[in-house]
Amino acid sequence: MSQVQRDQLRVVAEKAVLVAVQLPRRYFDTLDPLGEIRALAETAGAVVVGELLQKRDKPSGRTYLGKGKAVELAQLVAVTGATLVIFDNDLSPAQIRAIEAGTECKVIDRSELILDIFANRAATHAAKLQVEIAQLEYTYPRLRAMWTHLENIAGGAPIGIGTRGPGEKQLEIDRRLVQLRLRNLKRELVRIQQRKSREVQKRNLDHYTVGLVGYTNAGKSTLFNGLTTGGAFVHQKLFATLGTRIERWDLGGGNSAMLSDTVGFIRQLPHHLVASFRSTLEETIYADLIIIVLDVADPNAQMQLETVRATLEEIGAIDQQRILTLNKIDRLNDSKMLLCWLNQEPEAIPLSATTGEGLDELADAVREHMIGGVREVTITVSMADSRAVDFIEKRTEVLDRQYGEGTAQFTVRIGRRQVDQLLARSARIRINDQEPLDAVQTAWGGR
Ligand SMILES: Nc1nc2c(ncn2[C@@H]2O[C@H](COP(=O)(O)OP(=O)(O)OP(=O)(O)O)[C@@H](O)[C@H]2O)c(=O)[nH]1
Ligand SMILES: [Mg+2]
Repeated sequence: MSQVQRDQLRVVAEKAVLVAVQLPRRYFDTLDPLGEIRALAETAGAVVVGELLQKRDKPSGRTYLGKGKAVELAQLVAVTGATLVIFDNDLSPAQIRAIEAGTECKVIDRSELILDIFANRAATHAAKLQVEIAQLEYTYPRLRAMWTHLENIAGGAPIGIGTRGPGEKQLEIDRRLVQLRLRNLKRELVRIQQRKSREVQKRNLDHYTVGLVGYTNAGKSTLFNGLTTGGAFVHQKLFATLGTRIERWDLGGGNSAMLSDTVGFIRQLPHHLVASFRSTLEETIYADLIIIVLDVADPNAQMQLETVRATLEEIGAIDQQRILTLNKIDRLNDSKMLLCWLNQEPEAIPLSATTGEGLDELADAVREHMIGGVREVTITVSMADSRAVDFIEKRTEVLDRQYGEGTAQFTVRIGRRQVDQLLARSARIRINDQEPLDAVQTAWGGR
């Protein structure tokens, strides 16, 4: 029997056979059920040499596939000379073991594939730490199965991993090394996260922050580059972006926001990965406003939107205002599609990040959210209060100025949020000849 090694789960340049089992309540693209796993496999660098699909009511316990299909898979692996089988479904260690034994080929599941992509893409120290933690946590319970498995098939013979003697003792040593490494990585990550949290909090105090989110490949980085001075990496592959990038976005009318671009979401994102990417997503969780970027030219747009909304819930980004953008409208050849989307999501803003269509509308909508409802009020300030005077002159629309004894009274058009910003600079102003908070209550209602 050929040797199967699960010590090395890198996917680059492997000849891969893709397998998906369609279960009744699981999402599948009806036109191209293997489309997403194929894109993921290619992103990871694999060369797809065969594909296999099965519809089942439930997975068959031992090999996930039915018996007949398992045989078919083994034949497909032999005929194509594949070196790797990639399952779109998540498999238990025992199932991986059974399928590897049947096919004599290395098998990885969807989560392991995604982890491999993340491992290759991670560029920052924090991202690398997060990926390694997720890999150790996901792979670690599988390692044990792998060793037992190898011991079984190799009969303890000195081949491959067997040469290191995967006996109980070795197993115990490895287990302890993994635990130790995990503890150290986590400690380091906590340190990075604390520093990051302080940065995020400070930025939120100083600026209005906007987070771009969306399914992987939706066009977030392209939009980010179109709205700011750019610099984000754009690629047609999945998970081009893994860290978070922040730039100033000039919204016009003297207003600007800090815009962040971050990692894309995907359905069934491995649980450990979501947990360890929390700090990367922190920019989004605490943004004042979230822009969801949806690729409406993708046939799976509906599922992608649902995934994004569910992931936002999962990471706790629930309180902020949101804007939905319908991206890539330049790729729609049927205008009915767009009408259909607008019917379903009347508030959404159609745009094309590549042609720039719709970007001004988006900036207007963000500005509207940012400054809150605009009202005409009078503001009285001491002339000595240069911070307040400066803010009013530069950031609001001044309609009239009256000067008294050491005071100035401005008639301005100002947004609700701008009032907060003004109050943060100076507590000694009066609005409409009232205490500011009372005036806000009267003019805007609410708090
Ligand atoms: N035709 C068209 N293509 C677009 C548009 N926006 C983005 N793209 C393309 O879509 C692909 C993905 O774009 P990215 O900006 O990297 O997508 P992303 O959402 O940042 O992806 P990840 O970082 O991988 O999550 C690239 O090939 C872009 O050129 C658009 O409005 N129209
Ligand atoms: Mg990106």
